[in-house]
Amino acid sequence: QSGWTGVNERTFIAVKPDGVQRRLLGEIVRRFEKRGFKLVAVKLVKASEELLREHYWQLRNKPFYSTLISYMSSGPVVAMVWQGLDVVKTARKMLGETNPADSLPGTIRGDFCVEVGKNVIHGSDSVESAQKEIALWFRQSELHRWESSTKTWIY
Ligand code: RTP
Repeated sequence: QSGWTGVNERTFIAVKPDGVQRRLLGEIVRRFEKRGFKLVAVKLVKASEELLREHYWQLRNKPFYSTLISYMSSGPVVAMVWQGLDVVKTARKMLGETNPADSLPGTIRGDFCVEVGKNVIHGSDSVESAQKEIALWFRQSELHRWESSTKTWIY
């Protein structure tokens, strides 16, 4: 879809079941907000196996695939869409490396986890993946367009 570049670039972020259970949602949302990104969709979902199989289709032949699917369906995840300049790449930097052991302190995985099989958060790895993942996890009507109001709300 055109129009999804520049400041309108979007990425799909999911706080995985371990992140939700460990009450890391607020901290993660805070980091994205403070970095300057805009939340355009969010929901708490118990992902179906069908959805997860589609989401991780490219990993279907990996030895950890079935462990990954059961981990991801072990509890609700928080699915989000964040928008902003270069958000796909910047979000991946904020997340850290896939393996938390390789993630620098200051990144989400580098600050909050140690195991690749419990790495707290997912982020799209390219603009193309982001478009596919957003379409997979959200209906069009769940994606919101909003601007910071120029009116004064707070007196
Ligand atoms: P994600 O999709 O979750 O953001 O992760 P990623 O791109 O950094 O990593 P990817 O290679 O796509 O792997 C997806 C998820 O599978 C789990 N994993 N387990 N060796 C293992 O046991 C192993 N390797 C990967 C992780 O949860 C990883 O995030």
